[in-house]
Amino acid sequence: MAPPRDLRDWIARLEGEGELVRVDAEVDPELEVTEINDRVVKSGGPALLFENVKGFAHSLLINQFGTERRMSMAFDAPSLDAVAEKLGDVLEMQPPQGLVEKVRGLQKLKSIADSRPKTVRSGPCQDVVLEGDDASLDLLPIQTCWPGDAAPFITLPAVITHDPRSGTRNVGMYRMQKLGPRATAMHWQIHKDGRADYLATDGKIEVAVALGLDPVTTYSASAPLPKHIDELMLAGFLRGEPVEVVRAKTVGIDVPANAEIVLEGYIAKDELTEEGPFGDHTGYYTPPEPFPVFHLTAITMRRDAIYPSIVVGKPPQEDAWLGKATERIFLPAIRMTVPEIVDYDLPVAGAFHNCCIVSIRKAFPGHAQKVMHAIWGLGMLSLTKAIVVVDEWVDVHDYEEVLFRVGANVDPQRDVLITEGPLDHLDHAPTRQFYGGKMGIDATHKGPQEGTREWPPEIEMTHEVQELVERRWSEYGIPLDPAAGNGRISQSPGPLRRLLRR
Ligand SMILES: Cc1cc2nc3c(=O)[nH]c(=O)nc-3n(C[C@H](O)[C@H](O)[C@H](O)COP(=O)(O)O)c2cc1C
Ligand SMILES: [Mn+2]
Repeated sequence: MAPPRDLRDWIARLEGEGELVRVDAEVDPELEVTEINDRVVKSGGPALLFENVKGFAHSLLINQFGTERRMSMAFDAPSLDAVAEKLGDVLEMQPPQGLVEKVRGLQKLKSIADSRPKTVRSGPCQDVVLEGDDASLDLLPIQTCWPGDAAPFITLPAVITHDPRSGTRNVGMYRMQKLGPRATAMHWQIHKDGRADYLATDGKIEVAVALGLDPVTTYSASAPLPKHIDELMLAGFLRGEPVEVVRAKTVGIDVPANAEIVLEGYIAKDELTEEGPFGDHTGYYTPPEPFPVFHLTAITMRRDAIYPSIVVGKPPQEDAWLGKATERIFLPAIRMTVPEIVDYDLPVAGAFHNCCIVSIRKAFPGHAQKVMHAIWGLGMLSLTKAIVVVDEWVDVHDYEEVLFRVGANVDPQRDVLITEGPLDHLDHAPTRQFYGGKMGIDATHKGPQEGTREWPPEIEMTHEVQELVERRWSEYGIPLDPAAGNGRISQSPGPLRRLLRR
């Protein structure tokens, strides 16, 4: 098998695996869907297809990505690390030696060639074409997610623009606040590629928004690729099959032919509106701020189109797994520039930009600081507020072990680097927006070259004794209850804890 062809194939697969529940009770897209979904997400429950949304003819799909299993199923892969390996294989291609390697090399090259989107003449996304007054956002079951939200928000869009200078396509996931039947705000933040395309135009920029895609293409819209790389290429590569695109009806943009819904329109350069408040993935409401206005010129749809949604809020939420997919898939690319990185973890509770734990193969004094600066210079990771560096043998995904290393190996005066730089658009903590303090914590072992005393050896039992006790265990007659005694300190992992720790 390959990753799902389109949203309906995806829904069928989820259903076949017991990973989706159809809800035919009537539900209100204003707040009620959020509360239902919140309970389901937090207990690791299924994707939900609401088929009876109050006041709307279209079904609403939510929680399609809400567990590690579903996120991996989206790529038709056994794990997110397996997806990363596929990318790593191509990035680290060496000149092939011998026939077998040459054939394998050709297959890898083919996977790159396949990643180019393929233009087709027609697509199901244009089964229904609504223009003029017929094109109305009132048709769609757009959710009002949280009580303090300014309006309903489209939360899972793939927003397509082109760079007016180079023509390069960009696909980004930027929420859209409904302003009326034919207008929304466009919340592309200052570090984002769609925003850069918009700033480069001299009058207005055409925009197409695809809703309800195959899950790999939806994921790709959220992937932090360098500006000059088309996200549809990544989607094609990860799908092992090109994304088919068809020309939109009222704008000069190609859109994924398999989309459930496409919104076509434009954004005028100097028209801004107050966007927000919106209950954001930081766990707080982002206050109103000026953002551009998207004007709708057409809606095209499949028949009985399914509207996709997601709710962000206090972590963990469904987007945790889109973030974890990026964490895993981008590791090989990060290693291309910083090869001493062994692994990294962006804790869900840190909303991805607040904290990065990284393990390194330390080779010289100040190596941890070198890696901190490298991360602060890498794509969207540059916005990271706090970095913890540990040695290669530390499991970065085990937060208790990381805390142990920070406690045991850090002299705060010597090992905490306080600096400053760009911060996430949504970070409300810094005194001014976009810029402020950053912290790097060096929790690696230090040596005399770094001016410390001799580092003491770690405690470890000998293999011989471990094996002896393993062999003789039943002889001792000691029952072990992992939930008892000292074991209780780490407690049995509840669903929330599991989500936070992966
Ligand atoms: C559910 C979800 C919602 C998001 N909403 C926004 C948003 O409103 N504005 C924004 O700038 N980024 C948002 N992001 C992050 C961007 O999609 C991400 O940074 C992506 O890389 C942007 O594409 P670009 O690099 O081509 O600009 C969201 C991500 C997810 C998963
Ligand atoms: Mn981009």
